[in-house]
Amino acid sequence: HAHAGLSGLSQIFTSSQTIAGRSREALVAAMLASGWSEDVARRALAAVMARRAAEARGPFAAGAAPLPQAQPGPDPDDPRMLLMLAERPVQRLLMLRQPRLALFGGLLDDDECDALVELARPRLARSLTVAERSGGSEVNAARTSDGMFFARGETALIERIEQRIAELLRWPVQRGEGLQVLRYGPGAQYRPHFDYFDPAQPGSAAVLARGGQRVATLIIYLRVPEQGGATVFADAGLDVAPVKGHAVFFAYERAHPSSGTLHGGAPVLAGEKWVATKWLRERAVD
Ligand code: PD2
Ligand code: ZN
Repeated sequence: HAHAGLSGLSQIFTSSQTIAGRSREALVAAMLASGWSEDVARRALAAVMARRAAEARGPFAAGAAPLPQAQPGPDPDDPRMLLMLAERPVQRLLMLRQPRLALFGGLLDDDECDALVELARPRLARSLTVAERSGGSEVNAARTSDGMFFARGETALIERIEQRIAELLRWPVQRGEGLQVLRYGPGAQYRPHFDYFDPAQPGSAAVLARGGQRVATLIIYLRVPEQGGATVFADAGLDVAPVKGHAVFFAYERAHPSSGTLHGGAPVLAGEKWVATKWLRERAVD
């Protein structure tokens, strides 16, 4: 049960009297060792304990204690297909539970997409990825796009978009990294990868110390190629076609391949593809 989900954890708690006697710290340590991020592990334990306490109070009280929200993302039990955000309605076009993934329509309007592209264009450079040994940045042949990062709240437009994302995904603005913009020309691609920081790599420590682990990704399509360039979720067997203003969201409750979030950007065959990516972290990131 090293990779048991929340229900699996609940099983462990209810099927063994002794495990509740183990210290919470020992359980957290065991969960960290099997790839859970600390914040998510603590929330999962708290949720299981709250549920047990509710069950102990009797059948009518069971379920009365709401689970704390451990992960960003839309409410999977909300039946609305149109999410009425403060500024605009956003369509929920597709929702997958395992891995947790959603496709949103109309998150940005055409003018917002165009404005982000023009703000980013003069600042593009060949994309860097985190160097696994040092924690610094390096050019990576697996990512042939050009990219840049905005600072959080850098302009009024970016601030507005970040607030919209925070409302949509129910995750504070402060727990988001600055928006990254990527441009893929013909032939450019992003080979399959995970977005979380590999806990086993020494270079991850420095990044993790600042805001904790990444827990979810939102990829917003700003400009769509004439051909190719889908975002491909290999484990889930799902391809997402880029549509201007749409966004694909996915969450990973553990920094582990068992999250099922292996994904990549298929080669652009004609035209240019531009995306903006927002990564969400466990904690506030400066
Ligand atoms: O541009 C994409 O489709 C893509 C694919 C995989 C972007 C990312 N990953 C990313 O920004 O992490
Ligand atoms: Zn990615």
